[in-house]
Amino acid sequence: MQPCSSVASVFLAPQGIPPNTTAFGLCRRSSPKSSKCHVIWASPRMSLNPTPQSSNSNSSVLNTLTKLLWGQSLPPGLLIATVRTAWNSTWRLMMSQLAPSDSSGGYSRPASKFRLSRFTLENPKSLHLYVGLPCPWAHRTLIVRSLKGLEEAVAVSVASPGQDGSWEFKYVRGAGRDILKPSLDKANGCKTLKQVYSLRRGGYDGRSTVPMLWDADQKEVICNESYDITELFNSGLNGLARNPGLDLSPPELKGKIEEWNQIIYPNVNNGVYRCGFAQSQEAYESAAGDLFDTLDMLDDHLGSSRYLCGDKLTLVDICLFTTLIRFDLAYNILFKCTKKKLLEYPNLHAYMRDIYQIPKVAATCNFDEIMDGYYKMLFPLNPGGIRPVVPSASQHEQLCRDHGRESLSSAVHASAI
Ligand SMILES: N[C@@H](CCC(=O)N[C@@H](CS)C(=O)NCC(=O)O)C(=O)O
Repeated sequence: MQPCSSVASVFLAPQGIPPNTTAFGLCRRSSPKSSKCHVIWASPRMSLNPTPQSSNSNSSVLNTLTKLLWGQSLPPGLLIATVRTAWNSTWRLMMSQLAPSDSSGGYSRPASKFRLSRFTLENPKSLHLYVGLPCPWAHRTLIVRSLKGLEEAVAVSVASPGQDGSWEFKYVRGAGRDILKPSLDKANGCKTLKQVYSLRRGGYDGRSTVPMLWDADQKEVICNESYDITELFNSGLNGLARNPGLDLSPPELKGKIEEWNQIIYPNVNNGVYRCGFAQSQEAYESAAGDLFDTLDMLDDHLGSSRYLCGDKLTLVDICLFTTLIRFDLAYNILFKCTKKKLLEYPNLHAYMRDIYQIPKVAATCNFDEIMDGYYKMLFPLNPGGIRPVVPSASQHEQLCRDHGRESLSSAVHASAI
């Protein structure tokens, strides 16, 4: 076989190939019996000598390997069938360990291991909060901490997603608007959250999740259940809070808050995860049905009520907000919550903007961290790690535009918080 003498032989583009497309016929020495030319069609914007990128290096290793073994590229059919089988089994293995499911393939979230009820808080001044900015559950605790004015009383360490999907601490230089950013571990100087959990007496080898509330005196995990932490911040630390008068769970609304939580937690907060981590078509469709039926109902309700329980912002609004703010950025795309974008729900979108604009809330929303967290950390759902382009309506400038919801509040409670 004669290899082509020139690297690029220019051909006329056949039908179906866009005009101005150049064909580079690259004949390579392939199997002894084959003298086929591989034709690459390139648009004028495609560089002949693209800068080598690390993400391409894996595929060039694979290409070299298959050529060494077979003398040529694998036939596409065989390549696809092989990779499909291997990838599918790997995906199932990863999902079964990372996102446990029931017998019908529906995601079942593991229960939090450390609940507040089992713990006696001896020195509230020794509390330290561990969070990660992509996480909606951790985000709840950050918002309540800010609204209650607990920033000085409860210091925070902000973990970031590591390559292996677990939380680690690294310093990220501040840039742009004044928002929370990843940090080092300020309480224990650990490199990973797993190391912090293992400092507790008796050690720990379970899931190292955020949020996690740590007692620095006793070197103990106090709680890793977000709702418990928000309740503690709301009413258990008023002696240390700069805004002790704010009650996000007042006695007269507790019943309503609980009712809303019973709807919002399974269908929306955890509902988006049930869509994204479903391992069967039926489980996915059931989760997506529950999610969008609930969003339709909420959009209706919020057309005549400023917040879920009326004129006052409560804990359940904060729980709903942290899912909504991630909806068009992550869940709509990555978790296949695709029936509608949040943008298509006028009342829910305005409600989200209303909460976003409450002083100190925007500073807890780091969109870059959210995007990186979901698209890079949840490897089984997005192996390429590519971050999609998202609508401007889910970005800071647009979230600051008028929400017009003050008129839904009755005069007595004109101020929500
Ligand atoms: N029930 C927990 C859920 C917390 C949770 O799932 N956190 C995730 C991040 S969004 C996590 O830290 N995952 C790490 C892991 O599972 O190893 C809560 O509400 O606090």
